[in-house]
Amino acid sequence: MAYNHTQIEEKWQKNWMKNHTFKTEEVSDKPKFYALDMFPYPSGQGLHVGHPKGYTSTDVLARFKRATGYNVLHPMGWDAFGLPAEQYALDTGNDPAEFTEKNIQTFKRQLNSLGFSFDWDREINTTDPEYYKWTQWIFTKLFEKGLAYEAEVAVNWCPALGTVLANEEVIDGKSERGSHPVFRVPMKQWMLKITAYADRLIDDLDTIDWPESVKDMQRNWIGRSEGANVTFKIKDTDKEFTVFTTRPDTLFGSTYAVLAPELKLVQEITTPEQEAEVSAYIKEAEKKTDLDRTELSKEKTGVFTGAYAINPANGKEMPIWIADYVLSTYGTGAIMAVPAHDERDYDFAKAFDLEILPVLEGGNIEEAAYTEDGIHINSEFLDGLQKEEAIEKMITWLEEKQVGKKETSYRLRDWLFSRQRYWGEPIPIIHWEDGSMTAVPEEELPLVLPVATDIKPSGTGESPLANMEDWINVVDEKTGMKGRRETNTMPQWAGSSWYYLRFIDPHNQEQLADPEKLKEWLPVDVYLGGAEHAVLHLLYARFWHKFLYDIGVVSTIEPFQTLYNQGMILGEGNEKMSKSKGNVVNPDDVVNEFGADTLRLYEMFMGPLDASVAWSEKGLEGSRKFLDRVWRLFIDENAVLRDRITTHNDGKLTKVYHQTVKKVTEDLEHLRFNTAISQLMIFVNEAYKAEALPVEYMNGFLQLLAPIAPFVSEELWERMGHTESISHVSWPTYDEKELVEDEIEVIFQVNGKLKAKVIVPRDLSKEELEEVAMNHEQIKANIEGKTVRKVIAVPNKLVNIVAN
Ligand code: ANZ
Repeated sequence: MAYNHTQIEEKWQKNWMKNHTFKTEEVSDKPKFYALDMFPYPSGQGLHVGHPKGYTSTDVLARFKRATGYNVLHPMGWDAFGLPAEQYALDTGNDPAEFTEKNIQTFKRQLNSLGFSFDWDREINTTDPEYYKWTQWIFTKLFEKGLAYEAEVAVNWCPALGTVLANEEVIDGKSERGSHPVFRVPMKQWMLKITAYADRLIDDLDTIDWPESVKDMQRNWIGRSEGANVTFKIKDTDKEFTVFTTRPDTLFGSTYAVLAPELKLVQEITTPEQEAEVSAYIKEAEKKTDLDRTELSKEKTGVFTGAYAINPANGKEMPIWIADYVLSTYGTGAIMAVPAHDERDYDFAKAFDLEILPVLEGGNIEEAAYTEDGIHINSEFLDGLQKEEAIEKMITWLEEKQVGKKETSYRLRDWLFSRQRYWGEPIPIIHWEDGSMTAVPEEELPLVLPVATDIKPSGTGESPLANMEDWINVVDEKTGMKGRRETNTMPQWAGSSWYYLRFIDPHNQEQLADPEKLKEWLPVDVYLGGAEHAVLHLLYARFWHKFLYDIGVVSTIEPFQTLYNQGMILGEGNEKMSKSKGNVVNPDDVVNEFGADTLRLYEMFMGPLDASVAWSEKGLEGSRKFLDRVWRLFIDENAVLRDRITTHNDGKLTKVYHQTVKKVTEDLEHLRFNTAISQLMIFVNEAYKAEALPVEYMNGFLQLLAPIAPFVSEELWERMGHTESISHVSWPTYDEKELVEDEIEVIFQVNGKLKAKVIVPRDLSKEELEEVAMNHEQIKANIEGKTVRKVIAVPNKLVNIVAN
């Protein structure tokens, strides 16, 4: 008999909603636990079966934590600004706000159908003026502190999307969304000085419990390199240039210098004979992306400028070249080439027949650059030293001679923060006619996004807001001065950079959140989401959090203490689910046919949380079968509680019950859902074999199952005679004493050779064990006719009989 999932699930959804069953306690003396999901972008497609994998995991954890005595904050909201809604609106002539609202309703219905225990009283929406008031407020604080500034920068301009994009949003020269081509053009843009936090963003990674892979991605993205800047004079001029190097110890081996083609200095120093060749090369270089230019295997190209630099270490002349393997965007845009010990310099020197001078012992420079450590040679005062010592000594020398200094370079660039789009938070800045600029004062926030009928990007790089004269023009009431509002909007990353703070105090009218509440709830204890956010959202949110720490808003240095990445759910054939492949599974269909409990159980049973696993209809059916089996364990053919469920405990299920409580408790704590479920299955198998089902164990079992399959557990719990929600009873406990195995396998040997493996009662004495061995058929046969010389018995392990 199968249970009626639709009826049961609807019943409990209504009941939980009506009773605010999962409301976070405002005042509580319980310890806190903040379990957070990466909130969704409410797309037009509705929920995907990939969403519930992460959301169920956090939900199981939240339910488990509530039952184990925590006051749990488990909220949900909507990351609803951004390109897709706007693109959809453009394509269909709809208002993005209406479209977004409709999508949110669908998402919410779907999330509720899956039984997630969110505290909906804390729902937030990044497009709600009550919310983005504070996104704008944070921006004005960044502006006041000089961390938000306007700059003319080479931006990633995407004509197809009609906007510029952040470096993080460009992948292999294409937009992250839609894969449209992206070009580098200069434009005036808002930047956020994330580089001011580079060191802290790296160093504080050591204080959080995140997957090493994510930490490494952040470290690499920030790309901190320690080294030195060295200044080179240009022969016969008063000009000079500075290079960044991680290997100042190799200065004696630097035989030529290379400038990035775009450096202004190139034009100033190029000799008339070289001019034509140099300008042709510069034109070519402009067309390439940084990625193409730094490809190691790529053939080296470059042009001699005709000018020479002087090596400050030995006074030698070094020809100055331009080459596209040197980037204008890293270090100083110029390098000292050390072909003997750097691969790219080596290839370049070989290609253009430049001098290769070894300054480290080892390797064979006839064949390749020697990039290992070694004793310095040809380097005067560095001769005989190893790398680390030599670097230090050279830096001291450079600083003494005032031709260089210790320096750290970062790959991280400031965060390009403006978008020329409609559907985002307006940047709260006014440009006055006298050329000054002010932030919109706090009492005038939120600066509401005006309702627009035409949201087409202008194509000139200006936002659609630029067409809204009424909104743009402002007059200062006191001075009568005229001004224009900033027309750019914020990127989608803005609202998601601090939303976890607003969940803590979502209705606060005076402040972003009450400092006392922030203190109570931060940091987020467990944060769960996809690995694709490793360097975008997770880096931006850490940056804003540190800034808010600096201005006294939050009191922890990091926002998310423990991070988990859930694996993907792939199509049945093991490929990505996509509309074009027609292999997308809709959670609504699964809920209708099998029930939400089945979907939850199935997704938690698929494999470890971080593994990517293919969807399987068979697996789904198997999960449903298990729940039907659970149902039948409690409910008989007449739809009433089985009379095998009794207050009488014959002890037959005692051990497996205690084992199950222990295993499930430990596994849920560490998000090992699949193994917890296996143990629940073991219990059910044992229970089917038992004559008596003690009430105590059956109640406990339902509690263990409830975080994973909450609807059916709540229903059976009620049928067991309880009136209080299963979510509000404390977690079952186990007794270590009951766990001890009472039997154990030992081995019997004759003359050291294995003759039998036998199950015996645990902790038999030497004598008892010896007696069992001597009476064992196998042993008796083996020692027949022989004289027993010695018997060695080791309790719980073995008996060895020496006989001849
Ligand atoms: C001399 C040298 C000798 C270097 C040697 C390396 C090895 P990371 O570690 O990635 O920070 N470099 C500096 N600025 C550059 C630019 N704008 N474009 C391309 N290359 C640049 O790399 C630092 C090293 O990369 C620097 O140290 C410099 O080459 C090169 F045996 O200087 B080195």
